[in-house]
Amino acid sequence: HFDRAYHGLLEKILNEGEYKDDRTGTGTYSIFGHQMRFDLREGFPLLTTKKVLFKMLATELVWFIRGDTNIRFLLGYNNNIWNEWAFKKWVESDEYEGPDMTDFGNRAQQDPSFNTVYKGEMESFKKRILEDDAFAEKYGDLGNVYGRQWRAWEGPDGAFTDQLKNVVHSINNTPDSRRHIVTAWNPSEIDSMALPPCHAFFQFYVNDGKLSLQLYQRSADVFLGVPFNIASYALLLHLVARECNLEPADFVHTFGDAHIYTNHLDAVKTQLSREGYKAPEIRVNSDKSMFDLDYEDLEIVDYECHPYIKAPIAV
Ligand code: DHF
Ligand code: TMP
Repeated sequence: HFDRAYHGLLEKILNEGEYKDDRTGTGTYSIFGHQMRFDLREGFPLLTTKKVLFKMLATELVWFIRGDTNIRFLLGYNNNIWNEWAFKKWVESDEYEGPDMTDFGNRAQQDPSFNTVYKGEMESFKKRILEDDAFAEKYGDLGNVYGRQWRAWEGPDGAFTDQLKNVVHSINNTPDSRRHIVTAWNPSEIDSMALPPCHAFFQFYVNDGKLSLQLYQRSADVFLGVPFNIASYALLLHLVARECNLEPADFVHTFGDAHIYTNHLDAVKTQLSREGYKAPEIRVNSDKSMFDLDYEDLEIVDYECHPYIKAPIAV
């Protein structure tokens, strides 16, 4: 079952993971190299041993598919998952004149009075992104992240490559091809990204009317990020299969550095003590092309899950 594959990864890291310091200063337990396989014919892999917020990952995927890189779209859905990385660019800019926000991610967790100030600054930042067009254009944008690379990879000659449209085209026209690739890892643009792509590279595979997708994820926050990443790529596989009149089959999830942050250990133990429910199903209530879909066209049905488990995100 889907939860079991995920719990297996959590347990493997708890058992075999080695302590490793990391960029965020939080500290992790980490392994290098792992693979999971989800057969979508058995249901949709939205984990059931904690509540995973489908709206958040679905609006994020729609945002990628639109080629958007500005958090304003996400904020319009009250989706806050990328705020910290846009906020960081703002508070590190010359124009920011508010209270010192250095290392806000760690300090907000350690210092309650700082946390109050930080929350206030973040609220006014969000409000300004939604209300002030010029500000949003400048500080809501995360740089050349996923949406940009998927839909408008800029070549040395200034021409743009729409990798997502191209891959749909190649799946339709040369299904046996071994070149159905989309890569977000654009070495010459890494410096212009708020965060270098974590889910960096994926490939489709067609056989016997079935479509599979394999993702290479270079870095994986297994408690907070991975439940989103699994569901997001499963949804992408559904949408591309629908676009190409194929049956969605396996989502293969391959990892580089798979880690559990030290401040997620209690949350992980809570989750591991739970038994999974039957997987839900995904529905697309529209005839539109995947390139024109809205979040409102997507629906998750029969999602029975355990309660939400809150955990801090490492910035
Ligand atoms: N940094 C780190 N350290 N881990 C990540 O998973 C991560 N993911 C990013 C950007 N940077 C990251 C983009 N995706 C959440 C989930 C995915 C995500 C960013 C954030 C998250 O915080 N999820 C929480 C709360 C969601 C909510 O309330 O909106 C969760 O419990 O799932
Ligand atoms: P890094 O760039 O230093 O590897 O930090 C990125 C962190 O974010 C790392 O913990 C992995 C995590 N992450 C995910 O797990 N999934 C995601 O989709 C994203 C964007 C980040």
